[in-house]
Amino acid sequence: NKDTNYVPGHDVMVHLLEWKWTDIAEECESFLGLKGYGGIQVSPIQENIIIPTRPWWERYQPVSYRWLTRSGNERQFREMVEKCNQAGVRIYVDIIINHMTADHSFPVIGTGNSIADPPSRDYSAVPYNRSDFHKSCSIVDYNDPNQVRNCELVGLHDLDQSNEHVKQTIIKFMNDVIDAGVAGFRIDAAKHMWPSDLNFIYSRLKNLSTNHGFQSGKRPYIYQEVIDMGGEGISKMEYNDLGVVTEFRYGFEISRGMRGINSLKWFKNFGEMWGMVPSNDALVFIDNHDNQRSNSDGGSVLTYKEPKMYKMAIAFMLAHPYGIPRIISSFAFHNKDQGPPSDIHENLVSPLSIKTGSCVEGWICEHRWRQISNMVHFRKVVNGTVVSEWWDNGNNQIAFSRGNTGFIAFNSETFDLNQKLHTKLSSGVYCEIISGNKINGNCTGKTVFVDENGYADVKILSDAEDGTIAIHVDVSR
Ligand code: LM2
Ligand code: CA
Repeated sequence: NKDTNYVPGHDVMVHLLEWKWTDIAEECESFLGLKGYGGIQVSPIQENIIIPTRPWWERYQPVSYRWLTRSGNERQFREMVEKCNQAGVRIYVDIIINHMTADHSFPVIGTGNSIADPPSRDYSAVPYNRSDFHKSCSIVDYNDPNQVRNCELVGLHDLDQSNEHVKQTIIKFMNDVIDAGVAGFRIDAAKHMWPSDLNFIYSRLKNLSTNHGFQSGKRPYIYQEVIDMGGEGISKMEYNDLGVVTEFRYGFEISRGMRGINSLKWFKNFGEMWGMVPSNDALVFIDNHDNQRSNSDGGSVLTYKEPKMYKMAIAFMLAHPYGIPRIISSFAFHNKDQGPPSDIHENLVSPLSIKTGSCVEGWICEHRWRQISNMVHFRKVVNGTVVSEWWDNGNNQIAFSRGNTGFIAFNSETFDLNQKLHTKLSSGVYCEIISGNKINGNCTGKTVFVDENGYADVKILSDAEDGTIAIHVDVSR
């Protein structure tokens, strides 16, 4: 199934990395629903190992399938799903079914107090025992599909999804989550599982819950984490028949473009032509929780740490029709293992200050940045239209329309953009949405004039705070 199950008039997924269920429920009601967001990827809900230093990645080492993590308990999870659905925002759960924990030098205790003995593969809170796992071997050769799927990823004990008990246990876990009212799943480490086993599991999943407002016969939206940049023994094309796949090339290409490594003019035919999967099969993003932490070289992806280029990259993603977009809402970090903001008792702290209504304590909240949330609105307004009126200066200034509903321009040159450019919008004065809002008929930011022939006065200074301007029919003054 490749239908996101978004509520009509809602679009764009946000990954609220390590947020608590109670905070997410509140965010659905006070912000995400009103801004027209489509869905939320929540951090894993299943009980995970407690690593003494509390890195973010402890949540990718499950101890059981009890719904009990630092994000909250089962009751809080159910209430969150209920409230978010009411607000028109769907929930997608990140599930870890490829593996359990690795071995550790300390006793393994879960966030729900379950005890496990990894060396003997004893996860009694599931329960799993040695017969449910592949024999121990490590993944070193990514050209060998057998090794990638049957050996251990960074020492994580590898479940055998062809085993009947394993299959049935995973199916039961997923179906219980579906009954709680979620709309789908992110399948962690999908590349490390056999497509045929995944196909079996997906085929046994229930329809979405009609008790939670889904029409009857709706299937869970499944997007699979398959990192395929080309040149490995396993291809994303082995998975996109079963569900959607994460298109990792997307964010790298756009980041390269905004960094000036590749000229923006080439993005005229961005999409499948660039070796990416068909649009509907592609879950796209600029950065995710993994690659925002791996700052290797100039080829790495943009993140909140480089805000001007990052906001341009996100604006391009949300303005362009290719793929199903996801943005990440991060917490600040200085080293890549650092966990989310927490207090002295190791409890997660809330992102939003009651006093100021904005994000505090190291939570970045990209999804609340005006330049990003206003582009969510843009995407909703231009939904169903195609790219037209493409313009470029032969290098790093580009612009395009979406039908007769929206127009956007980018300048990543070291000189100003100052042009009359053709749009398909009707003549008038528009409030520019990157620099401000339309409030009571007035623009709080820039204004853009469109003349009777559809030409807009487009001006983006090279040293402006933002390198993008965007207008759409909802903000004509
Ligand atoms: C994923 N997608 O397919 C997640 O997006 C990614 O974040 C997960 O790795 C990975 N698969 C497994 O679920 C993260 C993190 C790793 C971390 C693992 C397990 O990126 O660094 O590995 O979670 O917690 C850590 C240590 C590693 C160690 C391992 C086992 O970094 O050095 O290996 O735990 O103790 C000996
Ligand atoms: Ca595996």
